[in-house]
Amino acid sequence: MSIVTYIGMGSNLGDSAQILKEAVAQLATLGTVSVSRLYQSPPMGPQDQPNYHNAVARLVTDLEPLLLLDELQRFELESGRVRLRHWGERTLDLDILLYGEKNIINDRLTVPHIGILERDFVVIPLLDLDAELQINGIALHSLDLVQQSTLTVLEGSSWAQH
Ligand code: ROI
Repeated sequence: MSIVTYIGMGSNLGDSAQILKEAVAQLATLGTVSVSRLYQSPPMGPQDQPNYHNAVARLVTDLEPLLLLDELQRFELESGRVRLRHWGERTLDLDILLYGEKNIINDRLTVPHIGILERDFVVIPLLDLDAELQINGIALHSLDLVQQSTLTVLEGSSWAQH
């Protein structure tokens, strides 16, 4: 059965725009994909690392959560994922933010993703895809960080085409 999932995407090493574009093409092999705008975001964590490119993809898929996670981790590795330190710079991060309305907690996966409501680089792109989106009954558009966003729009929602 098809489920609406939201996948967070981030990169701050290499040609981040190109890496995220290729990630969207990979996601499109798993179902039907649409994407938020493409943003630049100051690093959360150590400040002596480059700004991030961030976006969110909406993926409608039949894959069960852990099989979806397997695929995302494969895409990360195939992108030549490099991760230099904890909360540090990385080539590609793909996170399952939401999986339908499901709450998932196990060794490999926590959904909704931890910290989702505190991260403007996730919340703002999610609102591009669904302006009325709620998580655990909280309307994302009502969060303070929406008004205090630190993001810069790099490109509109057609950035991932071609
Ligand atoms: N900071 C920003 N701005 N964007 C990210 O995607 C991101 N990802 C991370 C940490 C290191 C927490 N910081 C981030 O994993």
